[in-house]
Amino acid sequence: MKSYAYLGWMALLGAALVGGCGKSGDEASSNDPSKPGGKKLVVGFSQIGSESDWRKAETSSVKEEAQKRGITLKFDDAQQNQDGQVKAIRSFIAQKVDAILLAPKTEAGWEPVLKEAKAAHIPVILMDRGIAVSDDSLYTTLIGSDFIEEGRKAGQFVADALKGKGNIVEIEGHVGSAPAIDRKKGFHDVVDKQPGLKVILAQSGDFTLVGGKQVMEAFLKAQGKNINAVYCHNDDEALGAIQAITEAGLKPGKDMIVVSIDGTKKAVQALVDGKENYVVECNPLLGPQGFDAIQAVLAGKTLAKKIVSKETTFDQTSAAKALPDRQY
Ligand code: GZL
Repeated sequence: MKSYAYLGWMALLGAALVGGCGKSGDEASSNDPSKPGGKKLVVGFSQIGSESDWRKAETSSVKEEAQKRGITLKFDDAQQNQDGQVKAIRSFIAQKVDAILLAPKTEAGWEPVLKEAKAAHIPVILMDRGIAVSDDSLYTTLIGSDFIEEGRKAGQFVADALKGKGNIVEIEGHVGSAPAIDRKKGFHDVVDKQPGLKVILAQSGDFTLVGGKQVMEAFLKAQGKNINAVYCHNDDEALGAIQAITEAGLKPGKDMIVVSIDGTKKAVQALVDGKENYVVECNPLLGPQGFDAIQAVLAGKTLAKKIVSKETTFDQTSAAKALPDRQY
């Protein structure tokens, strides 16, 4: 197995030559997926599943970008099963892929298989979610959002909208996942500082529409009209909660504030319809950054341990203008 520095120099040399034949050097060097001898890069991608519109958009972004760059992508959908992700990574190692993209379902449980990838000299790029490992050399970089900041933004909106006083219910994401842990932390960093605000119920909706609806139905049964705001860790849960609130004869967005994270078309539409009040964007279109990172690390470059996506927020006044541009 050639060292990455060698592969990298050869790729850069190849790119420079191609660049000299009319293709701009930048375009050739940054997008040239070929290796010495013109062999295509082969990348394994272990995806969690397809639990939300956000997740489906992330998968499409990676697949489309691999195609655009002429990279051979070996894709595995683990159907929400971490053991399935571990098996997929072992298979990628056995197939001697050049690099692995991993969207890890939960923070724990990755050390053994990532040690095997490291021993095989295969770089692992984390997509969208972080992991808890004692040795961070087990992965090259994490490309994703600042989930704590996303939670803070949601918390500040709810605190301002309730003027510092009211009962909040929280529909959390996958138990043990980085976004669920950090979006909770960020939200509570803000609301727990205001004595008039109280999170009276919290339960996981597993990042799904069905989960969000079922949890909201239970919250409404338990607390009826005492709920002033609903904080959902993702848009799909919020869309489910909106269904439950409506079926209970209440007006989501009016009888209670509804806030969520992702920035999907459907949630921004709910803002336009007055059924949501605030949506924090979380960018799933990580394919280009993922393959840039792979090609950089194979060229021998050192990457920052975390590459944070730039994101915005939407409310009922900005939603109509933003809706046409939403790509997921
Ligand atoms: C966030 C991502 C989360 C989304 C959900 O980076 O891991 O998982 O917010 C998705 O929609 O299910």
